[in-house]
Amino acid sequence: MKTIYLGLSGDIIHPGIINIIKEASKHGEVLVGLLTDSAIASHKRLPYLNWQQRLEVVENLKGVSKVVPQEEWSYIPNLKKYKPDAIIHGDDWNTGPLKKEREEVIALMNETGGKVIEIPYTKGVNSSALNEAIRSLGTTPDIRLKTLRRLIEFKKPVRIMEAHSGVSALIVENLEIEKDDGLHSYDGIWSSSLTDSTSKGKPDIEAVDLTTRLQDLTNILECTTKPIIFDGDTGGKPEHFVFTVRTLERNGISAVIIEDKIGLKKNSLFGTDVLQELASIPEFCEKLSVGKRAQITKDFMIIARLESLIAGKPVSDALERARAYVSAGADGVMIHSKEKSGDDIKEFCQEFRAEFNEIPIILVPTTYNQFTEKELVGWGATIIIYANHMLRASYPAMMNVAKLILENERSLEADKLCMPISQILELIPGGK
Ligand code: SPV
Ligand code: MG
Repeated sequence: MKTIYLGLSGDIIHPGIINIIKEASKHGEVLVGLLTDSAIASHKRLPYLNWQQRLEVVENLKGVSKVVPQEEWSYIPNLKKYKPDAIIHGDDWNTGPLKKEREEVIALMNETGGKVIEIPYTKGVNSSALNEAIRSLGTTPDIRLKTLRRLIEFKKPVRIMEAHSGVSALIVENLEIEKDDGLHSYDGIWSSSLTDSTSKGKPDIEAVDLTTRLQDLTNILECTTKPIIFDGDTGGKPEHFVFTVRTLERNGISAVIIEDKIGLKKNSLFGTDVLQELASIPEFCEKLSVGKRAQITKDFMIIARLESLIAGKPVSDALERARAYVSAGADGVMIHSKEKSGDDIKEFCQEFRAEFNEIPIILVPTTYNQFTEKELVGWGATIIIYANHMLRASYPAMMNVAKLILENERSLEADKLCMPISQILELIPGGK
């Protein structure tokens, strides 16, 4: 009996999949290479079901003889390992992003004397379209909350973008670009104290209370499905932090980041004239542990933000604090700096990674933005947050249009800087 290899994600089983299994089984025993969560996450959105759950479904499909993990997006490593007599694929890979993969597979199968079976792609139904449909139905707080931990496990880096309104969050939710190594998109949303307060015309001094922060966050929650990391400022008093944790969890927020500053909170990227005071280590550890004890789900994350470098202290101070905060229960550490060279952040990351292999490191490369995501991952970063770019982009755009209208005493000249009315009416589905 011949072996026919079929690579599958198997997250959503639709008639196209049943058809290709049927076709494959006409040629021999069907060996399914079931893509692992990290193989899928490297190229597109995390699957809804994890690998074990997908395995249970796929191995029970009629016509499937055996299921093995496919650890890479590429078929090549598994084709070399299992040496099937043939591989089967829909003819959708003749063009588009899978074309290169097809050429490599054909070359390898030619070398090994195997066959490549191509069948007409089942039109009208595919996982991307179904994914889209499911996404439009929304999510539940529970699923959204858990997604961050899954992303951390399977994807490096987890790429987070700031949003401060429904419309900015929709960009973060929906934007996808095609690159050589697959689809690139944002994995989640940063609810920033800076951009939230700025969008309300207020300074970033912890002046916007949690209830008000949550009002805007609700708009974001209502139109998105991606996980959200909440900027919790200092977390307030431990007694208050308990409520914050529970409220965030109830709303399906995945993580809160609190910083170890005390006194009137100022934005960390402010000039160097005022150096902020830091909390004592035991004091901040206490807040972290109180928060960890208060949480109800096991998946919610409390991340300790180290402000040592912002407060003019050396990397060794940040490391000492990081060790203590991890012992107190922090699920990750965020290290912040306004140093342009990135040397201090790199040193911290490397030293911390040497001691803690698994604890997530969160970076916010606003000032040291010359480094690519890959480079930051090389230092040990787990999550990268673009903390304020949507708001910083929108303000000059609005200012330019407002100026043009003032100058010309009409809006004709400003029109080229604005999206057409027809487009804005169609921007939000269901508006027509
Ligand atoms: C925020 O986005 O509000 C932050 C990150 O706290 S930073 O502004 O860089 O301090
Ligand atoms: Mg902030």
